[in-house]
Amino acid sequence: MEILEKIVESVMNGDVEKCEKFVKEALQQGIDPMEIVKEGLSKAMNIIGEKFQRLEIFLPDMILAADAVVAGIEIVKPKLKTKNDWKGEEGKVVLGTIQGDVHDIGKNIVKIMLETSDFEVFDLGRDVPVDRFIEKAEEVGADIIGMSALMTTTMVYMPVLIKKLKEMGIKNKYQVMVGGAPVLPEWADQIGAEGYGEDAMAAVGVAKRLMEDRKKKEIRHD
Ligand code: B1M
Repeated sequence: MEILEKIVESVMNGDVEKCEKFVKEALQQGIDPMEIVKEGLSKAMNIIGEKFQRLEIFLPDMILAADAVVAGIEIVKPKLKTKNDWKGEEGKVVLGTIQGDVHDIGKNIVKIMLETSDFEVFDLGRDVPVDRFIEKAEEVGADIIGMSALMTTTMVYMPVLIKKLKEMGIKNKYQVMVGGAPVLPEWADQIGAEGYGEDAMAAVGVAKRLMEDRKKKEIRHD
């Protein structure tokens, strides 16, 4: 069996040790770390999600699978971070999973990729109240506020944050980027978010584009 398939199988079995072992083997075989994330770890999570929806597996199975993915990501993480001397010169991003939502695996990958691309990331974690994003953005003088949502029931808080920024008269200080499995570009447009990232790689490109837009508009915090 091909190594990426072995990774998928180990995640689906919620087998942390095997997942770690196969991820290490994949790296030794010279497979690109992002490929391991996409075609191994994330692929398995999608299959798990579909099985959960069809009631073929239950919450404890999903928890075990998530544990295996987290363990796998810990191993690829140093390889994704190719540049160790990043200074956060691209811009400042306040990032978190929106309130009511504990899914943070994808958000954590986005964080790694942004940091690797020289962004300074202020990670607020998961289940982050809308006001907390704004507080932190104001505190650190963020350029971008990034929200992740994995559920249709929680993505509805994204426009709440944008509305609050507008009410406070500070929307034009920040670019808002959204992402997560149920989030679509049309949703981003509809709620007035400047950026949408389909996956972690795309999120980096979007964040860079947003920084270019800021420079054109000469948005400053002082
Ligand atoms: Co949950 N869960 N879960 N879950 N879970 C989903 C999301 C679900 C779709 C499964 C299903 O039914 N098919 C479903 C949501 C349905 C809906 O929309 N309403 C669901 C449910 C229902 C639940 C619970 C309610 C179950 C329950 O308790 N009965 C509960 C939620 C509790 C809560 O949040 N309040 C729950 C719990 C869990 C676990 C804790 C077991 C675990 C999460 C562990 C963790 O994250 N630490 C879990 C998991 C693992 C999943 C699935 C299977 C996988 C999610 C994942 O990690 N994907 C998921 C099914 C699915 O999505 N297919 C499911 C891999 C990850 C790499 O991809 O997160 O999409 P993703 O991130 C990508 C992109 O989306 C993008 O880049 C990432 C990397 O490429 N991206 C961004 C993400 N954020 C971005 C931000 C950006 C830009 C790009 O800019 C800011």
